Amino acid sequence: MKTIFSGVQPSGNLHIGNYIGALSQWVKLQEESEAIFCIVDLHAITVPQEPKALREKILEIAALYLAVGIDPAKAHIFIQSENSDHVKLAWVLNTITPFGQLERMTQFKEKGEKHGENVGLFDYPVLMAADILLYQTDEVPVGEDQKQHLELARDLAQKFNSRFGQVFKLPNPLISPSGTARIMSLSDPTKKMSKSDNDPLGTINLLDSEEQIREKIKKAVTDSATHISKDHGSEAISNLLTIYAAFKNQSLESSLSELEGKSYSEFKNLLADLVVSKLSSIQQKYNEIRADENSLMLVLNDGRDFAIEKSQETMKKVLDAVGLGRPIPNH
Ligand code: ATP
Ligand code: LTN
Repeated sequence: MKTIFSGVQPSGNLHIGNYIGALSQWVKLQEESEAIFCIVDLHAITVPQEPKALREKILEIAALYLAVGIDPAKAHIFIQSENSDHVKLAWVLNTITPFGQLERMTQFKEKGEKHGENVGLFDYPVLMAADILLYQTDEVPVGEDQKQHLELARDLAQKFNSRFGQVFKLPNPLISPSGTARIMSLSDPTKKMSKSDNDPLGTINLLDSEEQIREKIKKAVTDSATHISKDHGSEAISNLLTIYAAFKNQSLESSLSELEGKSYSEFKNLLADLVVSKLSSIQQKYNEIRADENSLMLVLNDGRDFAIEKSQETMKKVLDAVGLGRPIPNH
């Protein structure tokens, strides 16, 4: 069975871009793989976070994983900072990471400009490589924005293996189907929909109220045409159509055939109904999960125990290969 690993930062509100580009793929993948899903809180602090809000967000994300359909009987869910192997391996990988490769990371440049630089932000991709390599991961389901980070994880695995002997499996990115891998902001379709967007109208959050969802869709940027046509040229309309198709669980082509000829306002109403209906069922499950915090803690305990046990196997090999610490008895 393949191992898949992925994570989301508890750095803001989960939105429909995260859902379409990442979480909905995870739900499918848990059926056929050993699935490990992490809440990457150590990554989140690479930009300033308010401590109380961060703690709350960690539980919110864990509950949302379950609410969208991650099943703890099939997948493992844990909090990154509860397994210290991530930090240990990141340190070792730091020592084989070329400075220049981190300087070229677009996320570092973007986030550095926005929030101010720090060494953690610079080192973010190495910690991410450690997350992935610790679990001998085969595939990493992520949106397109993470491709560059995945390349680094592969490069570091290869470099480590050739210098110290075979320890790591080379992970492959699993980018969601084209279009869905990059949902754009509703208010500026040239920008990716993002948790850290300052414009609240650009992003539909999974926990938004019906009123908020309808307002955001109503105000979403379109183009100078008035009706849906097959040659939907603008980025704005194809983004809305992609969201429609994803929530309807059908191809873009089928959605286009269904919607051709409808006015933009008719289309927006249909889209709003669809998004409201899907998100209200996720929200209902979310509220049930939050009302039973003990069960959520048990899921996170199991996930942590599993993660520690599994990562220890890799970590032993790493320490041995590099020559750190004392010889491990019976090893
Ligand atoms: P931030 O703004 O804090 O960077 P984000 O919205 O980009 O947050 P992440 O936590 O970085 O969200 O991403 C979680 C997962 O969702 C990743 O796999 C990422 O590739 C995917 N993802 C994020 N934004 C989008 C988007 N607009 N479209 C499709 N997938 C996305
Ligand atoms: N960098 C990712 C979050 C992340 C991740 C990971 C994703 C951290 N570690 C390991 C996949 C595998 C992001 O910002 N979306």
